[in-house]
Amino acid sequence: MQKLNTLTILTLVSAIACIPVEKETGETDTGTDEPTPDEDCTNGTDDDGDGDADCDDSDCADATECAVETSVAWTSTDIALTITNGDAAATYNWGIAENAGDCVDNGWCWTGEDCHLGYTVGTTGQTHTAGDVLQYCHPASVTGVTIAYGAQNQIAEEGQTTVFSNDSFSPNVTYILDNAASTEAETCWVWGIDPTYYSGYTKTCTEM
Ligand SMILES: [Ca+2]
Ligand SMILES: [Ca+2]
Ligand SMILES: [Ca+2]
Repeated sequence: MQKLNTLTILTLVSAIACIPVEKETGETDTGTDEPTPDEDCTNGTDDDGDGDADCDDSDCADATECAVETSVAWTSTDIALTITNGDAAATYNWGIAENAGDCVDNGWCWTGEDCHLGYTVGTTGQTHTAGDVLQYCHPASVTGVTIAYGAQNQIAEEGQTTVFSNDSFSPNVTYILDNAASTEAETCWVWGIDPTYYSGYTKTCTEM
């Protein structure tokens, strides 16, 4: 009797397990196959819940509205670089090269900031390599940097002064902005009088 009862119970359980469960009409499926919402790059919200909203989300890296943009303003006392949509995790270095004007007319020009060669913070605030090639950039925050005019030939305090003495250089220069912390081989931007200037130094940059 004991054995019969156990068998009966097992049979009943098996039968119940095989009965299809009907869903109520209009029931919402709350299973895990719910599609993850896409990140809208302009609505100020972390749509896909990964902790990063809009341009901070890697899903928006290629979005037009999240592209890095720059602008430069020359005043009577300084030069201000403004970066829009900069990557907060980036290490930006900004270089200015005079490659028109005197360079063309007189065969001489200010040598520019050889930012394309790389940048290493030295103990004296400047970095030289063998052959006295000055490797020089202006470190910039995610929003840019302002540098004051200097007029010290080929000597400049990092992030503070440059050899430019006035804004007459403004139409004669090419700029380079390098993201030194990027994991990509070459992440830089160029703009100014000759956006192709740095291609001669094997840099492949996005033109602004
Ligand atoms: Ca969003
Ligand atoms: Ca997100
Ligand atoms: Ca995301």
